[in-house]
Amino acid sequence: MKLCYSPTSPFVRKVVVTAMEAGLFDTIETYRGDVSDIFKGINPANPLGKVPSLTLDSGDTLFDSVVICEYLNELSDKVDLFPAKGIDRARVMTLHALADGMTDAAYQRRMDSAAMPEGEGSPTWNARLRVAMENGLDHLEKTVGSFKDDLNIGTIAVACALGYFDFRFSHENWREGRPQLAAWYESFSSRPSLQETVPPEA
Ligand SMILES: N[C@@H](CCC(=O)N[C@@H](CS)C(=O)NCC(=O)O)C(=O)O
Repeated sequence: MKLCYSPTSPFVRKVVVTAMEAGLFDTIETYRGDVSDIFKGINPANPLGKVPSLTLDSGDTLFDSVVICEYLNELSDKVDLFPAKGIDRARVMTLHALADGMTDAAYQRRMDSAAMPEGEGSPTWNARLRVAMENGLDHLEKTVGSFKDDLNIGTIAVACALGYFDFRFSHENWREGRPQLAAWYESFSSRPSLQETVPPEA
């Protein structure tokens, strides 16, 4: 299996954490996306131009990140990160959707402010995306008690979102006023899979 990655992508991090928790990381070859042309995107194996993608020995290429994570989970005899059905699955997938949405808002803000040519960013849309991040954080602060002891794709995605906030938006100090979430993150992020995947410039 071949994973196209970027070392700073929070979506790639979620896949790598999943692969490590699943005991499968050693079976995956990695190669970096190509950042030379913004119009092509960074991953020719994915028509959307995004990382991550996972190319299987069969020739199939899987994306996006949650599809790859679910596939790895199915291959694993070590963990079960995706409840099979019913309200248990719906709860975990909703937590995942929240965390991925917050991560995407942060990533879009980062691109808007750091990767666009001077003067092309949109302060109004950037502020809208910040509201999504802040509301997501407030929701997690209120609900962290319901997932604090769980290891699943939802909690992995939340940890990767918070790690990305620390990496790119540490000046916005997401921990302020959110002691429960901060305490959960402190404990959850001590897992070796998260320790070994901290973004390089953090
Ligand atoms: N929903 C996608 C999001 C992936 C994504 O946004 N990847 C970013 C890096 S964090 C990317 O490849 N951006 C390059 C581009 O869009 O050109 C997933 O979960 O895989």
